[in-house]
Amino acid sequence: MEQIKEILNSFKFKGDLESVEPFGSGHINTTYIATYNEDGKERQYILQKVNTNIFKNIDELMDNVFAVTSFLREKIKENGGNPHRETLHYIKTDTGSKYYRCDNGDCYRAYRFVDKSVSYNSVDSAQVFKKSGIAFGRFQKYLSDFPATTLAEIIPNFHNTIWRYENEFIPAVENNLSGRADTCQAEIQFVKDRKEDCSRLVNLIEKGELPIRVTHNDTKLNNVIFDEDTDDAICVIDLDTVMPGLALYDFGDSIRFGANTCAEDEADVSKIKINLEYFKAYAEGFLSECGESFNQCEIDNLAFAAKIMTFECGMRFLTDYINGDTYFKTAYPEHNLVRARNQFALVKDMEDHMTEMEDIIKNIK
Ligand code: ADP
Ligand code: GN1
Ligand code: MG
Repeated sequence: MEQIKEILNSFKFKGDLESVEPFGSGHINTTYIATYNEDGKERQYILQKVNTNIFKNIDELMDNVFAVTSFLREKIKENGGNPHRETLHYIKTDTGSKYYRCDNGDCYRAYRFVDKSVSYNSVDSAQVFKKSGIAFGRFQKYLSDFPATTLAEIIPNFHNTIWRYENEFIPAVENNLSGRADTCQAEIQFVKDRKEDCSRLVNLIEKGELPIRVTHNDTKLNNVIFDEDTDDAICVIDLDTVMPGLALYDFGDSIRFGANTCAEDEADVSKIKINLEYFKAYAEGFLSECGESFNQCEIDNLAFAAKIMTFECGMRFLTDYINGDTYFKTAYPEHNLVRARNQFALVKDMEDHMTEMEDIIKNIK
């Protein structure tokens, strides 16, 4: 923590530092919350060590994040919202840089903590989940005229499921770096059995049937923050993967995380089901904000997108397990395998309920 305190001194925060603690539950970056006292008034900031093994070009990453947040700030003002609460405010270092680089190469960035805000790792009512759908739908609507060509593609092929299958999953199984492939043969087969699904959205892009939009690409529930008092979803966070993508990715990834009856790493797969009430609530919220601009192909693939995003995430967890846990943060050795099994149980349940999911979507529009 001494080193963290030194790093904090490089940002232009107001007041005296009172405390700094680890914060949040993201799988990628390392997050801290710092509390300052400015003339008796408490001010809080988030400090994040960026995972530069994953985000290799931090300059491009931070340029994206600053560009997106400045753009959103104007949109929020135009629409009568509160720009201080509804988008992130990154803070430059005392030398005017968008992040701080330590002598050992570690990179840190900071933003204002939104007062009286909370994030959730699971959904406990359809209403709250619907509100997160409104926030992500609005996020996409506001970015619909963002100049997409100015955005760096931070992680190419991020949601190109067939690319991940062929270039990450299959090589991981063949190389078996951790020697763990024997322990997950059933899961490997589960993925191989669904290879055809991996190309569906990519093919529709190539045919010109699905439009590329500026999307968030990592729309899990804990990437939106809620007002502590009203439980309204106020601000979309974790903007590292904002890139050109499909609206379907954002929809599908939210369902994957929030409409699972269990946490993403629940080990008892018999408990894992798709919660259709939550699925409907999220779809209503999301589409109420951005659905008007969707074409029929997007609407027709929403239910499938929920399944394929869940499948892709499970495949990524399994790939990481076989590679020896080099990507996602894990709390114990089997964590990635447990997550993969969990996601595959959800995929299976979605397959069993696909007609109902499709009917729910049809009845919304
Ligand atoms: P990661 O890439 O590791 O997921 P995030 O930017 O999502 O990084 O931050 C990690 C976690 O910290 C979030 O999932 C959320 O729980 C919490 N968090 C970050 N910023 C805020 C904030 N302003 N208010 C409340 N929680 C936050
Ligand atoms: C990671 O960063 P975080 O924890 O919000 C991952 C997502 C996965 C998710 C699974 C940059 O999200 O793609 O869907 O874990 N982010 C990145 O929980 O790979
Ligand atoms: Mg996150």
